[in-house]
Amino acid sequence: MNAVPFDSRSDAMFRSWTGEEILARHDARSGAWMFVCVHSTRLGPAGGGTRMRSYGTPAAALTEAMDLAEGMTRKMAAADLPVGGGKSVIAVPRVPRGAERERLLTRYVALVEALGGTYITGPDMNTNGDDLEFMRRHSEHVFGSSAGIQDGRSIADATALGTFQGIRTCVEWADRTDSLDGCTVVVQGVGEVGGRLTGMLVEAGADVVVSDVDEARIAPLVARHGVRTVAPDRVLDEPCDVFAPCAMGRVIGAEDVGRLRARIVAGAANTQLRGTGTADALRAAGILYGPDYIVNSGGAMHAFGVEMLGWNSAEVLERIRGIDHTLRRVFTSAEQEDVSTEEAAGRIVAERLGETA
Ligand code: PPY
Repeated sequence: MNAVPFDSRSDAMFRSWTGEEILARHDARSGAWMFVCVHSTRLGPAGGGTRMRSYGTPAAALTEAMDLAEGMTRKMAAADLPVGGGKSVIAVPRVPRGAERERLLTRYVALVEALGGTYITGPDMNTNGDDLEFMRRHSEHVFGSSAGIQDGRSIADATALGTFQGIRTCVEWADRTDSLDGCTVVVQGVGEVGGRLTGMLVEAGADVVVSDVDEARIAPLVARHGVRTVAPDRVLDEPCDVFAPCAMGRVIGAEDVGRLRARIVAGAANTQLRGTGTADALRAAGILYGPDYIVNSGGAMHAFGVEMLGWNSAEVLERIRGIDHTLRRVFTSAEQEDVSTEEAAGRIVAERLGETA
C-alpha cells in the first residue's frame, strides 16, 4: 500500500484523544461516513447526540466527533448525571431528505445497536424528533423521540431554557441585576435551540440580534419578534452585552477576543472556544465566559432525566434551575483561585470523574 499523507490535525487529535472507542461506517452509495465516538463510560453509558452535516473531509468529521464526545463527558459530569460522554456524526455530501435519509439513518442506527448500550444517542445539529422516532424503532438506545416530550417540553426546549437561565445568571453575576430588560444579546445560529432562545430573550425584554448562515431561519424570527440581524461574518464584531453562540463549535479563538464587543459569552453551542489560551484571553479582557457545557446542559438533563431516570417535570425543571448554582460555584472558584471559568469548571469535572485536578 502506498504511504498516505497524514492530515497533521487529525494525527494530533488521535495522539491527544483520551477516549475509549470509535466505530466507523462508510456508505458507498451516498459517500457518507458515520463515526460513533465513545469518549468515556466512567460514569455510565456514553451519551451524546447524532449530528448530520457536510464536512470538507472525513477526517474533519471524525475530528469533530472526537472533540464533541470529549465535551459530552465534561457536560454529563458537571451536570452530575450517571451518564458518560460520546457523540456521533453522519458526514454527508448533502443533508438528505425522505427515503434516502431513512436509508442512511437505518444504516447508522445499526452501529448504535451494535454497541449494545455502551452508547446512547439523541438529537444534535440537523437531526430532529422525527429522525429519533425513526431510529427508535430500530434501537432502544435512542432518546429524544416524541416519547421524551414531557409537559410539551422537548430536548430543544429544555436546552433553550437552560441556556436562557445560564445567560441570566451570567448577567446577574456581571451586572448585579436579574433583569434582561434592555440587555443586548447576539444569538449566533437560530436553529432548533437558538430560535427558541431568541423567543425567550425577547419575552424577557432583551434586545436580540440574530445571525444565521441559513437566511430562511432569520425571516420568521424578524417577522415574529422584530429582532435585528447581523451578517454571519460580522457576528463577532457586533456590539452587545452577551454573545451567545448557538450553532457551530470553536467559534472563538484567542485572536478573536480583541474583536469581541461583548462583556459576556454564554450560549448553547458545544465546544465554543478554540485553542488552549482562549479562556485566559477572555478572562484577561474582562469578558465573563459561562462554560458551554454547563450553560447548555438542560437538554441532556431533560433527555436522560425523563427517558432514563424517570424524573417528572418538576424534577427536570429543578435540575435545569441548578445550572444557576453550578455556574455561581464556577465563577466563585474562578475568582478565588484566580483562574479562568473554563479551568474552574474543569476542576469540578475532574473531581466528579475521580481524577486529581
Ligand atoms: C448535548 O447536550 O449536546 C447532547 O447531545 C444531549 C443529548 C445526548 C443524547 C441524547 C439526548 C440528548
